[in-house]
Amino acid sequence: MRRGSVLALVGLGILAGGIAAAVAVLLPWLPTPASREAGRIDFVFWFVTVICIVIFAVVAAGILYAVLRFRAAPDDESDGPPTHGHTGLEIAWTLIPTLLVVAIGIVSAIVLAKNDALAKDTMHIDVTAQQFAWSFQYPEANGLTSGTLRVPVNRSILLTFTSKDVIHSFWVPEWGQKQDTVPGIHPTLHITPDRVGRYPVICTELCGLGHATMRTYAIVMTQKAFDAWLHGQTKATSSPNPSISGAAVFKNNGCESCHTLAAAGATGNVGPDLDTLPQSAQKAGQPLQQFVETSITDPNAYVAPGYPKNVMPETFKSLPKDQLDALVQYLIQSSKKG
Ligand code: HEC
Ligand SMILES: [Cu+2]
Repeated sequence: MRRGSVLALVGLGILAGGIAAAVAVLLPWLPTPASREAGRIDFVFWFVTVICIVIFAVVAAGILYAVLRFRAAPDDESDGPPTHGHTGLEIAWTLIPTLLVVAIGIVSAIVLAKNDALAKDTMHIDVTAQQFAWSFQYPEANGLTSGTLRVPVNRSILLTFTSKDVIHSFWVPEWGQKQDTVPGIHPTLHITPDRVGRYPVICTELCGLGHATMRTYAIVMTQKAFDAWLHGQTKATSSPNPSISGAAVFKNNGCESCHTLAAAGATGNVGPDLDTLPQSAQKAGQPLQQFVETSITDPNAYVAPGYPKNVMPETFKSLPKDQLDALVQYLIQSSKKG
């Protein structure tokens, strides 16, 4: 190749690489990571992307150069000269990709091993998914249950998942990982949050009518704020039962995704409006309390006219008795007011 052509090739390569790199780096493709694991995953992602950009630039420049430099004249129908391969080139285009793929493999393996490595003081949290709500239990705090996932910053956390009904999937975009929750098995996910803040928890597996509303928040707090929260919560739950709030049971079980209830600020419209429960009980010909309780524990025993059967989940019959009672009382009080 002549010197001028080589310079042109290099110039084209730099131009194509510059454009591709600008598109890759200047647009915000990914959320800013908020966990150590997500930071490492982002590193692998960019490692692979940069390799791709360089290869793409070299190939694109080669093609452009060939198109411009070796274009046939409009009336030239003759064959080109025969070629017999180029041993040096073939070794190069076999060896370089092999090295790059091996490098990607090694970097990925290191990141996977680091991401799965639990610290000695790992905190365990049990995550329960059900249509259409998340709940989080803290076994180290006497099984304290919360509807939002609160965790201390810079602490190794192991989430263990249980699904009560169908397949859901746990996703906090800023933590960079997703985990399916599958009935019958208990998958885990290791996270070390490293940025204080409030991030969305999203169900990312279509799981039924209320799927789009199956969301809550992950709140990453300083260790001090977390300890204070834990302290406040355990005090509240260890005092005798008036502290079980029907409003919390309503919220933690995803009722609001399907029902309207003014007192809870709920506006779902998959199921009947729960502000008119007394009238509905009358229509069903049942005493109010019994009507509300069986509607929750055995939804198909009586199906509200105009609404589908088998849509309201049957899993609420497993609610602990004190929670169920609080919920029923809460609904009766709220609907009588409304
Ligand atoms: C996936 C949507 C969905 C969720 C989640 C859901 N429900 Fe329902 N619910 C329905 C539908 C649909 C009906 C009407 C059909 C029926 O009666 O089974 C209904 C009926 C009811 C009724 C009877 C109302 C009437 O007027 O007949 C009550 C009470 C009720 N739900 C309470 C609850 C409570 C409490 C929760 C949370 C623990 C809840 N529901 C969660 C969909 C849902
Ligand atoms: Cu779901």
